[in-house]
This record gives sequence, C-alpha cells and structure tokens, in this order.
Amino acid sequence: MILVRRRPLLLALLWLVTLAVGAALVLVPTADVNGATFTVTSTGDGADSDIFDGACDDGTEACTLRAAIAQANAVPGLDTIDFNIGGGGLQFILPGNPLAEIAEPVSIDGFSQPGSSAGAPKIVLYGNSAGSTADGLVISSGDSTVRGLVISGFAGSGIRIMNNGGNTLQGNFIGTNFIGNSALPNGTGIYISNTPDNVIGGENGGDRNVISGNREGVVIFDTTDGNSASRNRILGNFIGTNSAGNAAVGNSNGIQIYSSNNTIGGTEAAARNVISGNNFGVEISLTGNRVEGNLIGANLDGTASIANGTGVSIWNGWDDVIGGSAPAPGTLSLGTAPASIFRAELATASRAISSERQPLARLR
Ligand SMILES: [Ca+2]
Repeated sequence: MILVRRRPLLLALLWLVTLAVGAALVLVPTADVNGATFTVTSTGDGADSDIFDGACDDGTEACTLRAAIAQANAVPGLDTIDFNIGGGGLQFILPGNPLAEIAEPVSIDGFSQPGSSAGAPKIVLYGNSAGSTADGLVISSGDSTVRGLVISGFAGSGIRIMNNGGNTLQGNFIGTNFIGNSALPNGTGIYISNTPDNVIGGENGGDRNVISGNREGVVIFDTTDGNSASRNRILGNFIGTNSAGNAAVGNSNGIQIYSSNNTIGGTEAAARNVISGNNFGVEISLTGNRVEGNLIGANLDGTASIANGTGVSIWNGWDDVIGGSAPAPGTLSLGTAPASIFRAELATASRAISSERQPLARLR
C-alpha cells in the first residue's frame, strides 16, 4: 500500500523537476551563455538609451563605445565589442568624461574596424577631453581582451586593470599617435593593480603592443601581500620605440614592477621585447621576477643603439633574474637580502646590447 501511494508522488516530483529544468533552459538562452556582440558604429560619446533592451543604441540608432561598454556590462557572459564606424578607416573617439568600468568579461577588437590590421590600428581612443584624472579603459572584470586600439592622451592610465586578472592586451598602440611614431602621452600606459595572470603582448606579430611616449609605460603594482600581482607576462612588445622598432619614442620609465614573480620576455625569440629609448628601461622591486631574452637599449634588429638612460634597475629586490634562463651564460641573479639595493646598468648610450649578452652588465 505504501509503495502504491508513493509512486505517484515520485512521478509528480520527477515531473516537477523536468518542468523546472525545462523552464531554466528557456530562461537562459544561448545568447546569454556565450555573450552578445555589440558593434560600435559611431565615434560619438552618447550613453546607451535603454540598458535593459540588450541593444547598443544611444537613442539615435547609433552604437557608441560608451553605450557598447554599458550594454556589455549588462549582458552576462563573454561579450564582444567590434567596430564598423563610417564604413572603415581611421576614426577618433574622444570621451568627454571617463568611460564606465568594464565589469563583465568582454573582448574589444579594434582590428574588426575595416581597414585596420596588425601594426596599423584605426580606432583611436583619445583622452584629451576626458578629464584630469581619467583613465582610458578600466577593466575590473578579469578575462577580458583589448586588441587593435590606439589609446593615448589620458591623464590617468591608458588601460587600468584591477580586481581580477587573466586579461589579454594585444596589438595596441598605447601613448602614441595612430602611426606610432610620436608621443601622445598617457600618465601610465598600462597599469596592473594587484591582479595576476595578465598577458601584455604575445608571440605573434599582430600581438605586439607599442607602449611608448608615456610617463610610465607599464606598471605592475602590488599593494597587498607582494604576491597578488604575479605571473603577469610582458612579451613581444615595443616599449619606448616607434612602431617600426627603429627609433625612440621614449617613456620616462618603460616598465616598473613592484611585485613578485612576473616575466618580461621569455626563452623564445618571439617573446622578446624591445625596451629602448626610455629614461629607465626596467625597474624591479621584490622577488622572483624574470627579465630574459629582451633587447634592452637596442633597435629591433639588435644592430644599433636606442639607448635607455639606464637599462635595468633593481631596487629592494632579491632573487630576480636578468638575462636568460639559468645556467646559460649571461644569467645574472641579483641579490640576497630584501633590504639590499642593486642597480644593474645593461645599456649604455653608445652600445646596443641584448640581454643574452648580459655579461656586459655591471653592478654598482
Ligand atoms: Ca540599450
């Protein structure tokens, strides 16, 4: 009797579960799981007119970058922001005040603008009108990508990364004009605050960022335990040169790292950064950071000097590695004590050296 009475109950429960799963599937359409694509069609600065409608529209049936970011923030999942402005070609976007923080993962692809290609970005985000402390793009979402943009003229940072890591920045000109041959400074080109696993650049030609002309080129800063901004990689970029890698468009400081266990360059030739033409090429604090395989104070071919004032400086650092993978010749492991101050000068005004030829470096 008991079994007979329970069976309908079980069936009813199963039926309810089936209904609930079915309803959930209906309520969460595929578009939300995979995110949406918003295509910027206007250089305007208008806000999205209705954040709840899932469409990027400033109210005039145009999609601005400001509206696209707002709408991407409103739609769950990894969204894409593409560009198709004015039928293609060079376009300038001048925010009148800071853009919204990117709070949901997004892939912003400036190379989608017709006419844009690796080494020739056509979407210029220019910060001259954005305010005295404005950043260009602020990314707190983590797992976001920014490709193929020119980001210049912001008083704060061109790109500021905070709260969550795992972001990828590739193919951008940060701190220069759209040709990549003169400075339009940001305060800081790229600022990574307390987040790990970000990638700046890459090993394919189109991945290269030109980060030049800024006060600070790249800053990786840890204000917490010294290990929060770790495992960041800076590879394959031009830092302090023009987009051809053959003349200086210097940052005051190319790369500043106040954190541990980050890598500049790598063991593959394609991972090599050109870090040249800056007052200071690389400044490092704390521990476990690696600077290997780069051209520091030289042009892209390593055939001529583009001197930094100082190539690499290590301040209050220990067990940082400069110059390649141990035990290869040229490895220089500096320091034994946290309080020690070391200074390695890897480039001189008259001599182009690569870090593989690190024995030329000296401590003082
Ligand atoms: Ca909308």
